[in-house]
Amino acid sequence: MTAPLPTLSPEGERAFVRTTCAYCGVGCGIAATVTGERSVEIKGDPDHPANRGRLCSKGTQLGETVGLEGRLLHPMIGEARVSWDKAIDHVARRFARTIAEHGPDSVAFYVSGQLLTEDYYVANKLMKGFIGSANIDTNSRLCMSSAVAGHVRAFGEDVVPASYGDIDQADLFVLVGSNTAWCHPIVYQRMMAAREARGAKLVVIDPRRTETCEGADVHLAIRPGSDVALMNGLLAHCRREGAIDPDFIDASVSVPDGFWEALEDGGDLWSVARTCDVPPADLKRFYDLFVANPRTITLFSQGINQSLTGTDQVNAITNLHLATGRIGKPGAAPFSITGQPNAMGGREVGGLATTLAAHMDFAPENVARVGRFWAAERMAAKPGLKAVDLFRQVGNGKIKALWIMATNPAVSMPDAGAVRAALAACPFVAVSDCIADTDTGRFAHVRLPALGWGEKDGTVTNSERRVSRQRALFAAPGEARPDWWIVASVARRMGWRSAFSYDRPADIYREHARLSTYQNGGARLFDIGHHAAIANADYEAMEPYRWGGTPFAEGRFPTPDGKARLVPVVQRPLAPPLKDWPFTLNTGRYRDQWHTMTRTGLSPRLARHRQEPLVELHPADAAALGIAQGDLARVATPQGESVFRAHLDEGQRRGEAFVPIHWTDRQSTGGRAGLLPRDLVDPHSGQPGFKATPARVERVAAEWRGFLITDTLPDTIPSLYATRIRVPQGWLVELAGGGDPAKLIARLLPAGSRVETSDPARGQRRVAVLAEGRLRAAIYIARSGTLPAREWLIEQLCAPEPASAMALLAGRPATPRADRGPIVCACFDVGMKTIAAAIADDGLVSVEQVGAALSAGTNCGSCRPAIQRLIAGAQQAAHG
Ligand SMILES: Nc1nc2c(c(=O)[nH]1)N[C@H]1C(S)=C(S)[C@@H](COP(=O)(O)OP(=O)(O)OC[C@H]3O[C@@H](n4cnc5c(=O)[nH]c(N)nc54)[C@H](O)[C@@H]3O)O[C@H]1N2
Ligand SMILES: Nc1nc2c(c(=O)[nH]1)N[C@H]1C(S)=C(S)[C@@H](COP(=O)(O)OP(=O)(O)OC[C@H]3O[C@@H](n4cnc5c(=O)[nH]c(N)nc54)[C@H](O)[C@@H]3O)O[C@H]1N2
Ligand code: SF4
Ligand SMILES: [Mo]
Repeated sequence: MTAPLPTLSPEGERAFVRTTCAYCGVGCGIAATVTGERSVEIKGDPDHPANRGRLCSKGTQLGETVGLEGRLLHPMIGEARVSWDKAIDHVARRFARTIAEHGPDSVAFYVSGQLLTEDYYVANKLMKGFIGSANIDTNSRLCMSSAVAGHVRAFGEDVVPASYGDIDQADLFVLVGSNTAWCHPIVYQRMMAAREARGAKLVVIDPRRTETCEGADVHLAIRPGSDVALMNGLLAHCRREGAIDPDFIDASVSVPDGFWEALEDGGDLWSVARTCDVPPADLKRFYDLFVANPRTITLFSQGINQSLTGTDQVNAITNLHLATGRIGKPGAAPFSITGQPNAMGGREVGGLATTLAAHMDFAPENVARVGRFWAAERMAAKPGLKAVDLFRQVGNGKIKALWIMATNPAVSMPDAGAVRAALAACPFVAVSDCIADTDTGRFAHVRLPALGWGEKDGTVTNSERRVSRQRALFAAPGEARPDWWIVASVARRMGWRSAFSYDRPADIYREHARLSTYQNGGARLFDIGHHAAIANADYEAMEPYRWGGTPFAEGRFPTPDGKARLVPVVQRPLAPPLKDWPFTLNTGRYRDQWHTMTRTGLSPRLARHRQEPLVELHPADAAALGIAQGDLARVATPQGESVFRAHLDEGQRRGEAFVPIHWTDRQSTGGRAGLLPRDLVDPHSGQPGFKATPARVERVAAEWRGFLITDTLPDTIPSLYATRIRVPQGWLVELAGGGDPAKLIARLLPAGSRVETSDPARGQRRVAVLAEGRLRAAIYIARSGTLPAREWLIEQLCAPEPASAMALLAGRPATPRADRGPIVCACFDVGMKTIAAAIADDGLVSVEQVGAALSAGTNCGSCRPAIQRLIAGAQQAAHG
């Protein structure tokens, strides 16, 4: 039942394992050397086709995240530790009783693209085949459901028609709503390599000037939500310029009546430039590049999907590729890049409430086919509730038992405040997670300890449909179990013994492969029948493989007439800003954090890239609000509010604000982006419009500011603003508040002997706590004046000998040293100020030169766009 463990070397301490990264949908292969009970050396797997040995900053630092800190290690009912037997019995009974009293639709599962395919398959089978409801939805609803809906409308099946190999052959990359440099760094590096090798061109379409734009030929900072106008305008332009492929359309694409006529309406360059609010010359450059380069990949992500018109935006892109015949050919495809490590595997098993299994939908013949295959006792016959509706039904009491696996909806759902209220009111909530204390886990009646990355064993599928193995590096900690085992155990306890009698992931994988080919007859592209009888040993040794080949290469599509479809889509009118909510709030990711930070938050190195949640504002907007760089600012929406550190950035459009999604109740009282978005969704996909919420921004006048470094984190930090990150041997907590901080200081500091100083005139207080010859904590509070730099103080937590009391209270070493500034290169710990100084003093003009001088950017490469930006900034400053 548990994963086969790596065999240690004769010395008993090193074992080599090939596995797949825990994070994004790029799906990089990892070559891991296990060096101890919970320690591992991480390298990129040179033989994995997705990354050929490369890893980004997050993958590189995986070794810092494999400790057992914060883990949930035993089943818990309430706060009581219970046996697995009791926990499984409890969950099975509560579900069975709820179903008996209120019917199958009164229960639901909410699952995740971070489950393995085997886990996902079992959960989906239990809900759709045996409980008899399709109320299983997944966080992928928040992630790529608009792409799924768009693919089905255009191609007839949810197939991503691209592969990474296409990147090596394309001449033009159009990145729409994707911060690839931060979110899919290895794909970005591959595009950069194509640029260097062959002069491939890059166009970025994003309202923000992200680091992805550093390598771009054209950046179009379009008005948010104007993507349809942009793409329709381009299609009209292609038609005028003769870039349409009439032969391909004749043979392979059905065009609805009036499609072209509707397109020409307002499709001229000037109108489009006005609608999208971009310089016509830049727009023209993009359009000309597109016409000139048939080998185009249009890569899109959340700026497209997470919109109230996400599905239409996806189809505006597929229309372009279909009409120009840029699909099913080398280097040409629309490419919906997946976010989570197994978002694609979730699509294969049909983990969305609106799909069935193995790429089938709820058409009666499919329901019958899957029901036959599963020998299902009670087959769901219609789609279930999509995530936002699902939580609404939890809130209004229709869903009375909910099981959440591998996702943190109390943070990541839109209007998370309402989701919390729903969870609090739900009669029964079970949560399977690796972590003991999550914002969602706090609402659980039962918490089930799941294996995490490095322990679990199974398969994942990446953005290019490549199936790879995740393998165990370590023994299961405590009583943690694989998700598939937990679900199958509950299913058996509910009475379905033979349907859920799996002994190992390979058993499930074989069944999944058999279903994919069962009465398929070429109707569905997803067919991995060659693995229907794979032997256990072959499953263990499985090499990464891609299914589907080059989809649509013959110009045939999985629709009844074999043709793809152009879908008429029109630009939704863009409403002017609201009087009370004049800002458009955009939310997204940081380079070195993953979602709610349950894993990346453990890594001190990753923490250094962004130490606080920032609200990014255009300097002119900030000035109008009286907000200066580094001030605190409250971001409020009709759903909720939270306080962030203000960061002024000209790369932000006027009237827009950007905040990161990563900070949670566990990390902070501030920076809580999840409370802000509204729960409106795209009508076709049900995906929320996370990228544009009407909002208000205002300055927060904190009476004092400060920070704490500590080896023991206090339970709660009751202050206006408190955000924490991991540092070696402890935490850094940034603070701000009102009133007298004395009580708070007393509460935050651990036991030990204290040295302190105060300066009443500036309202400054500094206290350091020492015990057993080490620094345990230090706090610095000021009503005015400056605070010491954090870096040297953080190091003192690990110092074998504490610095002098005077130095600690001064907050700097006796002999001062240079401030490195925020860390740009996480691999070599190189700060922004160090790089800027080298650029200025040594006249460095390229990322390579900076690398040669400082090593920065020469390992994982994630920071290369940031270095490029510093160089560009210096050059701009030099040339006035
Ligand atoms: N470092 C890191 N990497 C990750 C993740 C992570 O948490 N951290 N998560 C993974 C997951 S699950 C996902 S889904 C992906 C997400 O990857 P991305 O989609 O690349 O990331 P986001 O930051 O959510 O948003 C992308 C961009 O969309 C832009 N945008 C906003 N509105 C619009 C619009 O109207 N039009 C256009 N064209 N663009 C717009 C935003 O400004 C933002 O820069 O990342 C994956 N990779
Ligand atoms: N405002 C705003 N909100 C967003 C987004 C946005 O751009 N803006 N993006 C959305 C998107 S695209 C996504 S994908 C979601 C992500 O949001 P979530 O899925 O809520 O975020 P995670 O932090 O990845 O949550 C995963 C949880 O599963 C646990 N876990 C990890 N591995 C395992 C495992 O193997 N088994 C079990 N049982 N548990 C495990 C982790 O400890 C963690 O608690 O956020 C969405 N929400
Ligand atoms: S790009 Fe980075 S986070 Fe994504 S799979 Fe590769 S190493 Fe992991
Ligand atoms: Mo995602």
